[in-house]
Amino acid sequence: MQRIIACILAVIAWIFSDIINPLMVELKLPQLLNPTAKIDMSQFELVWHDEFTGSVLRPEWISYKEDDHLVLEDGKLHIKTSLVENEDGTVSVKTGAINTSGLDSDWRRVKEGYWQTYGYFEIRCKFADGLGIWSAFWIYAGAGSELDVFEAWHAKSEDKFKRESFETTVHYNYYNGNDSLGRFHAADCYDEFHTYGVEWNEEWYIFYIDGNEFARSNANGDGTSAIPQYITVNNAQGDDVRCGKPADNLPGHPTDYVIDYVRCYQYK
Ligand SMILES: [Ca+2]
Repeated sequence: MQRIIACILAVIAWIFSDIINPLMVELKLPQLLNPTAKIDMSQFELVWHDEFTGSVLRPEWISYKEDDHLVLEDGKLHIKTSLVENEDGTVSVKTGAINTSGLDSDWRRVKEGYWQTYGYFEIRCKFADGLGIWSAFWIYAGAGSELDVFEAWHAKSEDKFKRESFETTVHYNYYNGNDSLGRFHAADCYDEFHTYGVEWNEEWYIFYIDGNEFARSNANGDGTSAIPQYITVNNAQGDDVRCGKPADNLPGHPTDYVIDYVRCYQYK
């Protein structure tokens, strides 16, 4: 009898799933940007930056994926992507990634790098526009917190609002805590340059687009990190659920993550 009831319930759930699923999607629609405050840049001084105008990256950067997918051109860093067909027929993405950790993949210190506690961290960029990858800008320490200023993994979504959006998250307390601040609307984030930044002080992480606050977090009351963190700028290979299979984008993978600058400011 219990098995019959379970079957009946399963059929009812299946019948109503077409109704329920859109409602669930509805709840996840991006929060429209609603600037509440403009950042006050007079409280900061520029302490570290890369404008990507030279022929080489600043020495504090470490390239930890494909070196030849990092191209400096027209005063900008282009993080390229390409597709590789594996022997089993699947397709992988090759792309570039840089951070200022000074650490190699085994967390051995190989150079000084650049780490900072508190201040304001900003990138001016436009996201890579392609299935199977997502562009990101994040501030990280291994311990402490991970501040995901943006992760943009909806490039090829057929949902217009989903496509024109990015997600912002604070991970804290060794990933035991997460504050998912939401998905935020930026209509032309794949086509036009915008600035994206996080201000980090003893009380708050405050997130800005083009200097306008769009979210803030105090790690659900846990407080902000007080230890130095480094900067990461990368494309990540996605998964089927979040940003599609790279193979779906064949032929061609014409997509760059283009960065005009990365700037770090400290409170005066
Ligand atoms: Ca530049």
